Amino acid sequence: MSLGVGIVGGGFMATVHSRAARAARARLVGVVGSSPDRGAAVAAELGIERAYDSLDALLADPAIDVVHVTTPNSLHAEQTLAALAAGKHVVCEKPLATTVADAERLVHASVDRIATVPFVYRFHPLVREARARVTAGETGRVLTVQGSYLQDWLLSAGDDNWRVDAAAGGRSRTFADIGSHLVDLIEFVTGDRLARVAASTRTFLADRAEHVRIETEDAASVAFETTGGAIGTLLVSQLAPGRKNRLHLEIAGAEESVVFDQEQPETLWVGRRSGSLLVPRDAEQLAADAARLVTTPAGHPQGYQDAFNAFVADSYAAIGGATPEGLPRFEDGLRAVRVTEAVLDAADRGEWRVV
Ligand code: SOE
Repeated sequence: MSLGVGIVGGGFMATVHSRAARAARARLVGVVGSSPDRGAAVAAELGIERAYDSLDALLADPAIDVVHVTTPNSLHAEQTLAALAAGKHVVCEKPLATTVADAERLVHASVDRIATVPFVYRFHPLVREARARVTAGETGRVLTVQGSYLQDWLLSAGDDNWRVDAAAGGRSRTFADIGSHLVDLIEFVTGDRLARVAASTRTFLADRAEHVRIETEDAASVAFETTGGAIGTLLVSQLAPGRKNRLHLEIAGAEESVVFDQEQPETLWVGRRSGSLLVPRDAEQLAADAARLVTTPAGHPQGYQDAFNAFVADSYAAIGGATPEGLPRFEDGLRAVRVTEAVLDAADRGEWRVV
């Protein structure tokens, strides 16, 4: 029997989650929006069976097995705790919570449920290939890591979104929103952990359309050291003209470098002193864990929504009792919140912070 899905929220991410749930053959039972009218409009637009007037009404429906929380960050903790208390499994958007204490609460409350966080870049086949190369020793010991995640959708003072407002999005904006993906990928691919960070943050546009005195960061740069002895840098910005959603990760091992670029996700650059090559997203050329995520033959590009679909499919498989490799769970969400807090504290105090 297919899983019953309830979606909380009605923005861009609700659309992405609903597509992934449908691709996984779940039943889209209901949605709750920011108002009853908005909920009804979202249900009609996304082909969801019904809208509820409140979260309580959605949670009271026994047809719903799993709740997807896609609301502004400051609502995640309360809504997710309510869903868990109602006995539901939960997929909660990142950042899992706006404080470490809340994220810890969610981890504790979810012990006997499947509770996952969409660090979906883990589900690009070539990210898995990079990870398999590190794990198999092909890269050699990881020496340096260089990551950047650049966007331009908040470039102008007229660009507005709840994320710029700390009351809705939390103390961190850009790092929590997209830097968290980078941190997750670095730790996922290398198997190493960030040990300490030093950082600078900037709010270049302090006044935006609906909001005054923006305090959340437009950009952050981070230097880090890992427990395994590697060093690295990160740059994240939502004010990078021409960059739409460019997550770029370069890992240099003692033998081999690997580069994944989410805007060019059909190839993995593999560099050796003797020469470099582009590994194509071709199941026959990839490690088994990467090949299992290939959904279209090479030459038929596979992208963001596919990665999202694979993440949701694996979350649902876990609800069914499977143990899929690399499923990002609430513990991983908590980890990202911890690193985000350390980055902001490091920037505020001008000192290294242990993660
Ligand atoms: C907006 O910055 C956003 O939609 C993020 O919230 C997602 O996590 C990222 O995958 C794409 O960009």
